[in-house]
Amino acid sequence: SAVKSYAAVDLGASSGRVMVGRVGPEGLELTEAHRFANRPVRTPEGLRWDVLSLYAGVLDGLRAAGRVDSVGVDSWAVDYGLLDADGALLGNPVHYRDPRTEGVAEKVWDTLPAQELYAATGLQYAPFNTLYQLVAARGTAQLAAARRLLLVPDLLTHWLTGEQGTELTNASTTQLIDPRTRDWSREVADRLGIDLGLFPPLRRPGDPAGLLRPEVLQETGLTGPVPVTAVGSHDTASAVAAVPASGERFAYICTGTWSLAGLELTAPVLTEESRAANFTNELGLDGTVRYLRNIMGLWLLQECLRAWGDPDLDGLLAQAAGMPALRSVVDAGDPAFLAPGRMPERITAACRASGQPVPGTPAEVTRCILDSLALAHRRAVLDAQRLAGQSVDVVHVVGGGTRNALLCRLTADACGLPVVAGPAEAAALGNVLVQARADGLVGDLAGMRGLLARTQPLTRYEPRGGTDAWRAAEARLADR
Ligand code: LFR
Repeated sequence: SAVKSYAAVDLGASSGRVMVGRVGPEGLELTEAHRFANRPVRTPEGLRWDVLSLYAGVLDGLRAAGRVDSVGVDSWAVDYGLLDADGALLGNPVHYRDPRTEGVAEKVWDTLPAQELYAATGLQYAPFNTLYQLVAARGTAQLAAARRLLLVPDLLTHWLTGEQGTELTNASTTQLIDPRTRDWSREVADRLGIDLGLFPPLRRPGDPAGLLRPEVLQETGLTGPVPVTAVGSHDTASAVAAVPASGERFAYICTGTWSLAGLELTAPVLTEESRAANFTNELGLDGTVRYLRNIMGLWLLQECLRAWGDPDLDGLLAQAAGMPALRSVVDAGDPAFLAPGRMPERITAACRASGQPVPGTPAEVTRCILDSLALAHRRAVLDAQRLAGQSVDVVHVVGGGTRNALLCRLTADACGLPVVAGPAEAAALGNVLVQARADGLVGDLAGMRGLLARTQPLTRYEPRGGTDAWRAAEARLADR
């Protein structure tokens, strides 16, 4: 038959999964082969990714997946592994929430002003951009010994195939890419003394990335040859590719550990206004730009749940749903919430500092978080339209947060627009569809989205009431 199977390796900040997508001319079906925890480890040197355990999870997943026609790998952005002259990994990749980048951006801006950096790269300020991580690592023995830098999905792809490349959508999060030329910004790298020679050549979603090594075939029980295809290796790029939109008048919110909210554009917005609003221009499929803002996302809730000893989430959400809206809100874009630990205390402290009622019970804190996220979604969707001069009439919510009905409902209310929620496994689906496309099974981005809209269960939330209360809450935060 014409049905083919693709394995999507999708690594998130708290879990990894290997999903199998079966794609035919009219069908698309996704099943989970294997899911595993991604537990960062605090070592004496700082917060590190346990990349060996992730690789072991990938191999377990491929074994469980069975016969597949190709494999694609995507993960969170910005982080990387360094290889020495023998090709050996130099230490565990540093976690983007590690504090080593504190205060680094400010020093970089002394050499290369923030305005110039934005005009050249279009990237938001985030302390963890690869550029700042590399400046933070300057002078270390590890960086001195490094001959190669591989972004996390490129590192895993290298271990699977033996080949090296730098996938473009993820490269665009390094802050070393010019979004107009879609190539390295040599000027930025030179001025900051960053050696672009560390990066292997760029490759684009759909490009071949090698074949599974014989040892990998043996260990997973797969029969070769099994090609690996470059996908949108930044998870958010894969997720945006899987937004089941028709037409162009849509905003999207990719929800999970982060909320990434914005628009798909055909050209970057590099204005000073856009920089001040901290919008980023990351690269998407087929020449598109992911014009979006990073919002702390369900990380706020995940960290609270951890602090509370992991109580039953459904019970907590049911209680939160019955509470009055917008009693107190925090700024869910505030980098103050980036580091792990003591999240309930940090949230209540922010409410107190802004003179709002202080949430007490876990259900009250949960409600405060969800109201705050919905409010941040509203601001991002409105700001993106204004800054890009492009308006929308629907908001697509994709990713794990679509399972949180309260969050979707509040987002519709806050935006004053219908929300279409789903698919939850958007990143894996975008990953699968890029592989299917490289195989000639699906057409362009619009074709991929049409297939998703026809095959994936979606839930629609109509906005209730006006947006006055949200506007007022917004003013409350702005006054701080
Ligand atoms: C989401 C994501 C975001 C990126 C953040 C850190 O998983 O990839 O897009 O800003 O993680 O890498």
